[in-house]
Amino acid sequence: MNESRWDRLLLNATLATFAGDAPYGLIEHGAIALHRGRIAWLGRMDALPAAPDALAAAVVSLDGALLTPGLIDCHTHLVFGGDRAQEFDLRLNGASYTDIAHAGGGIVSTVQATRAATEDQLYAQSLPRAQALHRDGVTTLEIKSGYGLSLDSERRMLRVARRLGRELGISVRTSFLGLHALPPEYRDRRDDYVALVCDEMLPALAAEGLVDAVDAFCEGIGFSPAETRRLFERAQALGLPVKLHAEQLSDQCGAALVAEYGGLSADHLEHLSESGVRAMAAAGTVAVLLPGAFYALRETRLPPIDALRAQRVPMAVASDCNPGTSPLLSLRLAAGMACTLFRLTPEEALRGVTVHAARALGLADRGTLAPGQRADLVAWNVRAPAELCYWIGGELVREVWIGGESAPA
Ligand code: DI6
Ligand code: FE
Repeated sequence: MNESRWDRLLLNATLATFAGDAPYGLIEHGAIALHRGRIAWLGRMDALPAAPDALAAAVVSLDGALLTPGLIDCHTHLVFGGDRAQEFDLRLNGASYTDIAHAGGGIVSTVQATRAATEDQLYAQSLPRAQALHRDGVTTLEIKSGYGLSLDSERRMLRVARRLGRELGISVRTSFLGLHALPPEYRDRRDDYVALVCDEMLPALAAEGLVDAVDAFCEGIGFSPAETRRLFERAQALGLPVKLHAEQLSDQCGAALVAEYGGLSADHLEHLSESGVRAMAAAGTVAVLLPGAFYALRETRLPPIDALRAQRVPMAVASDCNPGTSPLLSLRLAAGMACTLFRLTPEEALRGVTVHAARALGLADRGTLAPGQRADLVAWNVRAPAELCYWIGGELVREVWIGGESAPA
């Protein structure tokens, strides 16, 4: 084979590149060349430099299908034991959150189920959730710890996250979320737990290569800005980027805090203030919107979308897949919810699950269709990009490529 030829050339596609400022970065009647796992060329077919067969070892026609970057889910808690379906049932039969918490429900029940599971059991329970997201077009996945809340259990969660990436052939980025909830055995010793997380857990797990970023739940029912700051100081000393569950239920000034540390993202943001928006804009911190939790909790207060737009804060959208507040197994549905519930345009929502999601993970090598980007692509059985937000449910994926190779969904 002539070495100068590309590995693969895809023809007759509508390319939603999300590069540049044109809506969706759309290229009609497009072609895209993949070579050694990267995008080598893209443009209109009538701009190809030679006949397709002379250019590539393999030439495939996509019959006019839409082609996008692989979707990036930048906020999930998908590794966990058990589930909370019974709580869902209790709530809809009139039980309050307090009743459920007093009955041992809530995050604590997931912590118990996660601690009780072996690594293989945790993997087996989490695999279907990762497969569901992948089948719906996700090629890069962020997975948090935070249901172990002890060194061994947090390690087990992060090892399972890495294993899911290896077994599914998708990119997995891990976030350490030791400050997610106070474990029962530290109920009256929260300073000791914060010290355990900052001074023992994080350094040990980082040294084992299990941590790509550090997150915390900064909330009245979670951890304080001071406790969060202590964690961020340790993360900074270890050279790890930070992100934060911020302003979900109240204004703790968490967004300003993570922006102060040059953080990758502030996530949830229903209670984000104007000053928080300005701090994020100045720091380049991405706003990660989580409409699944807003929907499941029947929230009424919207994140300040207009202020984020006005300050040109990049908005990402993620599933927040977790057993309690967002048991959501479709990033595409999260994008649709971001339109219907948060009033994002389809173009904003789709940038939110591609280029802005990549930025929320600190990844510059993916999220757009452009020469040099990873060849992570999805061909969809739709014609127009807005359809990806418009159709509720359904299986719209025609084919997925990861690193330039066609991947079994
Ligand atoms: N915010 C949330 O909505 C989830 N965690 C967090 O920090 C809740 C997780 C759970 O209920 O299991
Ligand atoms: Fe979350």
